[in-house]
Amino acid sequence: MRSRAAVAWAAGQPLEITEVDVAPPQAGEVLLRVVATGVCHTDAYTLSGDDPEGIFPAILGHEGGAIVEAIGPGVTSLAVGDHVIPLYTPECGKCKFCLSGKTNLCQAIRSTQGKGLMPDGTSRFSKDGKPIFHYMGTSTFSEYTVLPEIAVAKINKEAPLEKVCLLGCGVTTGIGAVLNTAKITPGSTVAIFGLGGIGLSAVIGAVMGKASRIIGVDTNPAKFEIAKQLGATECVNPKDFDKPIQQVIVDLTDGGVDYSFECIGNVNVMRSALECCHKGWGESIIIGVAGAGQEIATRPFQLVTGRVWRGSAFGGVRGRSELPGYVERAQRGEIPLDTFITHKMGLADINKAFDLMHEGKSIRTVIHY
Ligand code: NAD
Ligand code: AHE
Ligand code: ZN
Ligand code: ZN
Repeated sequence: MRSRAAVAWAAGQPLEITEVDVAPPQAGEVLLRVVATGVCHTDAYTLSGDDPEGIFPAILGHEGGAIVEAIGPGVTSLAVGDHVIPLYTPECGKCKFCLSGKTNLCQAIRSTQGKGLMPDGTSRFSKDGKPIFHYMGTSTFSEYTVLPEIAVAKINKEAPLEKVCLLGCGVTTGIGAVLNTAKITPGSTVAIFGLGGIGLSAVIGAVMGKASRIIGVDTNPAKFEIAKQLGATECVNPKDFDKPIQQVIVDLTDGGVDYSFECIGNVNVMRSALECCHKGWGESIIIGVAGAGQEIATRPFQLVTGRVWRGSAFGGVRGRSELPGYVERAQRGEIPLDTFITHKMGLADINKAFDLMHEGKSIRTVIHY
């Protein structure tokens, strides 16, 4: 079938809105009609050419809300008409990782997914007979996309897909990093570096976890109002100080915070986020994704003296079993998705969504098909 899509032909170039061919779902796969998709900084990161796994031409997008249009042979857990969220972190329930009970990082299809291919090693997308790669196993910048059954979370049909699409990445990632990865305890002090879609969601997670102080950090003060509206108790701009931001936070908090979260993808900020943690017990969670060749550094003494460095992908959330619960929480008003949607537009304007993100003017743009 034909599908409208935004194709990334090469790194650093605007997406082209065009029609592509989508092959039918094979065994264990489903065809989805994407109703809406958010645009996450990770899409921009890969488009920039910084992603070591970046591969072109590709159809980006991984924050979708969709409806099952067709099912391939052997699919049993999904039916035509189901409302779903595509998962870039699948949940097969059978691999060593799923069975460990220690991680959400199902590896059943990770190697083909990282190569832009379906589990059988081929692509369902093409144009003029030439294959186009999938992206993060989701490719939600195409109106029709094909996913493995294990990478699809069935959700409540009453939930608005044009809002809960944000639970497909950003909002779940931020909340989950605080509640699942850090598991903050009530009364904790928290610093959140980067107040975009991920950092603001971490603010929500910190409020849910009953943090006593939530310090937002951003170089763009335009983000502070919304951060405070969501529950940040104070916000600081590193540009306003002539000492390192980790020292500012250590001074503000009698020795450092209990937990910090890096939601930018900047390895220098990752260091600041670790070093603003309290000696003896402070934990810093890396959420931001850094470019090829980038490495983190600190004095080992920072760890010897009790600070902990961790990372979090998709907020540690197991998509098929846990994401429907996040949708229910949003439906009950516990997760204010509307606050994140600063812009809405059609697929034809998707490059504008990237511009708004780079200009620091949007939190999330939702693309409607
Ligand atoms: P965003 O662009 O919406 O937000 C980034 C924020 O960081 C902006 O408000 C910006 O002003 C701020 N910032 C930039 N440089 C800064 C600096 N030096 N100091 C302080 N603030 C600074 O991006 P987003 O969509 O929220 O994504 C944030 C990061 O999280 C990206 O790296 C993205 O790739 C990553 N991410 C990771 C996961 C995961 O599962 N680990 C999931 C989603 C996104
Ligand atoms: N391809 C990148 C990795 C990017 C990355 O870490 N992605 C996160 C999700 S970001 C969503 O916005 C993730 O889930 N990572 C776990 C995984 O298996 O990719 C690189 O650096 O190679
Ligand atoms: Zn994302
Ligand atoms: Zn698995």
